[in-house]
Amino acid sequence: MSLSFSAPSLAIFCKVIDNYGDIGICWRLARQLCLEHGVAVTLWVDDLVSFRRICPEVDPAAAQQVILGVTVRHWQDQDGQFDPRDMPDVVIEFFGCELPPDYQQAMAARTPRPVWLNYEGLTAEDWVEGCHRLPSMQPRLRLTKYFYFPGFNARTGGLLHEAGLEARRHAFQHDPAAVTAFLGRFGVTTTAAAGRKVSLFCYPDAPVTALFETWRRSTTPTVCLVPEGVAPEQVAAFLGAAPVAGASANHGRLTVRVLPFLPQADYDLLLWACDVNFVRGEDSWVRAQWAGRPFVWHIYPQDENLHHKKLRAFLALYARQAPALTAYMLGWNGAQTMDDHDAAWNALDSALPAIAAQADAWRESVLAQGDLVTQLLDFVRDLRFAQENRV
Ligand code: TRH
Repeated sequence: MSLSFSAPSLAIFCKVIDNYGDIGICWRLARQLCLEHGVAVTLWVDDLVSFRRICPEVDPAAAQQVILGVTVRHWQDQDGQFDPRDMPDVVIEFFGCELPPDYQQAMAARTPRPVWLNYEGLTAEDWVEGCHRLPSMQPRLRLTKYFYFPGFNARTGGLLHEAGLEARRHAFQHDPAAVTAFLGRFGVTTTAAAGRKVSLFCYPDAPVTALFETWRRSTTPTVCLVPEGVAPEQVAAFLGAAPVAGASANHGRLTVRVLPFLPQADYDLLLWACDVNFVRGEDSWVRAQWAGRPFVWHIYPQDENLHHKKLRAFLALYARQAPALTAYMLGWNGAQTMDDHDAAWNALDSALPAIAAQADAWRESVLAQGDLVTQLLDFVRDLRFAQENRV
């Protein structure tokens, strides 16, 4: 369904706090709104260098550029003069980043006023159900901002999932030549890839060295593919060399190979090509769920171990039938001791076929409510209707 009100236009404001998740999610959201719903999207982003790592088409020196139909503007500071006539129908601020004060004034001066959403982080915790769609009055501006929470059930805003994703994934995973060609781009030959293929994306404090040691001694050969910049110290120690793209080493049953940091679309192919994926943060975690392969999630760390609560909330939903997965993920995240890494991994290894078998059911249950963008536009439409009819 597309927006029914006239001249739909929408701005997303993205402040890159850390890493690639902020821009990774905003870029996905922008593209889907534009390509599937015909929305005229302007993406304001403060860090074009980080953006370029996931999207090589980005020119980090350009104040304004159009990529795949999305207008990308470099958000340089909080200054700037804005005209109410240039304000879009909808404004999304990502993770509560503060919009430039004059932009807020211009929104307040526009008729009708833009719908203003604050797009929040993904968590499986129950409390989001009470906060999703909640209004937050901005009395000074006489504007209302609404919270939009992604989530796993119909009382939340859903997850980003573009049209055709499932068909593309299915076609790729059932086409051995396509998988071989993709891996071949990185020097992973069919022979080298014999054995289990695993992708590794995690924060630096993950017990990567223990994992490598387990795989080195395992009876199953493993090829571990690591995008450049991930766990650099542990990877360098295994390689005995700088962990630059193309570097690789084999010890025992384990081969570790460093890949270039991939464009976002290729990262999906990597997840689809591997038998097991180690992912982190938010966006790669969601993409791993769509990949239909078992995954281990390294959650973004928060003060006072708040992230352990979030991790447990997800595991209670996702891994109820897989105690070995729960135990391994708690250990991987330091939420529980994992003194015997071999035993924890071997238990998970035995459970992998059963975990893989429930991937489709999980995806279907989450998507039963519809994808995030469709739901977000429905919410915008409801708010516009209420605004126009003063409900
Ligand atoms: O980079 P991250 O650690 O981002 C994090 C999280 O989003 C976290 O919730 C947020 O609060 C914090 O940033 C500030 O992990 P994440 O979310 O998986 O985002 C990584 C993005 O990078 C994702 O869009 C996939 C993409 N990516 C590539 O495009 N190529 C690659 O080679 C890799 C490894 C990732």
